[in-house]
Amino acid sequence: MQVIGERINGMFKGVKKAIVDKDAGAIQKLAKAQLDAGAHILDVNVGPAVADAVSAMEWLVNTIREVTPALLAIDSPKTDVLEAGLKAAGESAIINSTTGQKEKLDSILPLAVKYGASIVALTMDEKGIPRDAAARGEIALAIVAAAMEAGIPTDNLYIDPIILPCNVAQPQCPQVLEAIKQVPLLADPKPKTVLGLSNVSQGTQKRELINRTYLVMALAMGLDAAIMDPLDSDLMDAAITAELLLNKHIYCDSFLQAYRK
Ligand code: THG
Repeated sequence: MQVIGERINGMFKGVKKAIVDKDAGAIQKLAKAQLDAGAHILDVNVGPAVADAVSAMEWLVNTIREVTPALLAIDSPKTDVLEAGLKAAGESAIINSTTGQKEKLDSILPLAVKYGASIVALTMDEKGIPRDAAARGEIALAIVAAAMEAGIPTDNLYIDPIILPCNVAQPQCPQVLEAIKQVPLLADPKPKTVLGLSNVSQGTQKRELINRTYLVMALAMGLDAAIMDPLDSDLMDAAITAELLLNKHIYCDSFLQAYRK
């Protein structure tokens, strides 16, 4: 699976403070720590409460680029913030995200073409987030069709069926798993799947246990990538072990260390 580190997000108090104080060292430390812990990609989100989101995104990406060429998932609901991040990131970036809303697709798909970026697409539209797997699949199909029309290869799409906190939307947890199973059937080459894993446990007790259990279930459904906390080593161990048991890598007695290398 692809691990997308979630920690550079202004939603975290420490990151918000680093953005406000222009504390480059704090952000660079967080970037390196996540990559050292096994993240392949870093999510970059200025958070909801920053005054000038465009210049905050520029600063964050430039700051990260001083220490790593890693793929960055530029995470914002705003097109101008996304474009600022893409410009600063250079070639290796993922747009996080579009939705199935026509207006969104009309502005985001051309950005993906212009910057050669992959796109995360949330299965929501004008009517919001659907309740079940079938409706998520319908929106995903519309997104896939729009991407094809824009000339974007379908395997450059990461479909995100949107997991919500299990304490407020519990029936959706199995529906999202079902949606993960269906997405690869939508096109050839297969669109990928991704989740914002930590959403599932927001506001709950036993967060780490819930995250880790849901990740394993989602991997069994074929999940390709997750925005998650790579600094949670039990979570990383669970991911490695799930992939071992899915026969993605070969058992040896030191499989945890072997995979980490
Ligand atoms: N899909 C996509 N992108 C996403 C999400 C998604 N990006 C953002 C988010 N969801 C994924 N990232 C996080 C990051 C942090 C948390 C949850 C998801 C989190 N934060 C603590 C909280 O809210 O309790 C913050 C605690 C603190 O302040 O320290 O849980 O679904 N495509």
